[in-house]
Amino acid sequence: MIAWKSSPLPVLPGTSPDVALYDTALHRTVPVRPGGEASLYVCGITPYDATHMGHASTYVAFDLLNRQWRDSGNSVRYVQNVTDVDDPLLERATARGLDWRALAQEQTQLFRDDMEALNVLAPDHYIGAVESIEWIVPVVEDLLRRGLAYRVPAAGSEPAGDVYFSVDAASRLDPEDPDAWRLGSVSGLTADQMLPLFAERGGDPLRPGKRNALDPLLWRVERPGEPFWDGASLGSGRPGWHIECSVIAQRFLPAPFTVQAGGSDLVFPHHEMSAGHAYACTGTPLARHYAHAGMVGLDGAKMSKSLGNLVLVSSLRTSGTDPAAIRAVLLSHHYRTDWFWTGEQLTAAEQRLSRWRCALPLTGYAQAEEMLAGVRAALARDLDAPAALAAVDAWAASALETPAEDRSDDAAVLAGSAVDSLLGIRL
Ligand code: 5CA
Ligand code: ZN
Repeated sequence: MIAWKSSPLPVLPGTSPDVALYDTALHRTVPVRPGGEASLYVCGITPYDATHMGHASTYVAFDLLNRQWRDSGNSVRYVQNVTDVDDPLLERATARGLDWRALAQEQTQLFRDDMEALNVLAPDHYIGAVESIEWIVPVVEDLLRRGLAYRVPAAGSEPAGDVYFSVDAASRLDPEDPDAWRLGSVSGLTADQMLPLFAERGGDPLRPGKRNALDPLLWRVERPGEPFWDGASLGSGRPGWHIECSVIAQRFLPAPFTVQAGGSDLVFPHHEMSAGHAYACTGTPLARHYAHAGMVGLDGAKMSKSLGNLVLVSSLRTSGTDPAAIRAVLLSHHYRTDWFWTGEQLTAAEQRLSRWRCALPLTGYAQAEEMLAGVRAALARDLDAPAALAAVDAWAASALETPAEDRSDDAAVLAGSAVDSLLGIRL
């Protein structure tokens, strides 16, 4: 698939220090050392409804990581998927009387436009679930051959042949390997904690014939009225969700790649199982680090397409809101915290941006350099965007209060470039 267009990154003098990032699997903040070549996979949208502030917040969070890595001298290889066939998309298309492909295309395009407006750097590879099916089939066949997956017999209205991943067989693969995947390696959850989340987030713990209630679906054989593809020895059908991201990441990124990211709703089962699939396929961990963004809510509940309590990026854009102000709201929360969207935050962000814009022609070079160093230091500490915004606020307050005698175009360009390159906000 084509992604969207990235604006060029202004060049800055000097470099950022290496970033320290909170690693979900390790339960602590660790130095991330990409060694010059960083690689990132951020789980993409399921395109059945428009981009809401929760999605935007997650993509802007990891856009900061992308920018930080580049500023600290790394090249970055960035991959994102689009879950362009899945149950919720098919259900929504049926409810709206639309072809599921048309719905997916329409919403994916809206997402691209939103990401471009929010100045999120585009992935190098933007890959749909549908286009990855031909790569997934041989992987599932191989897992079956090696006893790491199994077919479930017919039960009730369910036909025979759905293929499930055996979490127990995969957890026993190499007891000697300290990097081996075991159920819980990524999420740190116990089976009792996993069960309700599994049921809530697309799993089917009660499906008869499964060896472990937590085994996730790898291949769903054809059902009447559902789209299907040639699955060679698997029979026609469509892939499960976790294998999609696992195979796409393995195909386009090194193994292990640097950071697997997404919202915290993906820690379990999605990232747990994607990591399990990859380890079962290759004996190598999928990623070195796992990073997760907090959930954005509205009126007391998580913002979600299924609940319908949404603030859409596209609606705000249509009503004339400056996308940079939306981005400034998102950055005013640390990426790991859960928070609620309110209109007042947007007003505050608009005022903040206008102060910054007024300060630009009044800054001296040394003040701009100090602000750049403050933003860099804040981002290197687990992408502390609120502290980075505070550094820009302090710079603006000082320039507005005492305009520099040596103010110059060079100083204004440096300050503007720092905010643009590191925070993705154009002044
Ligand atoms: N297609 C899958 C990932 S492979 C998916 O979760 N799609 S999604 O459209 O539901 O979510 C897209 C991204 O936004 C995911 O990274 C998800 O974790 C994140 N996300 C969803 N809702 C929120 C929210 N309320 N707050 C923050 N991030 C969210
Ligand atoms: Zn994913």
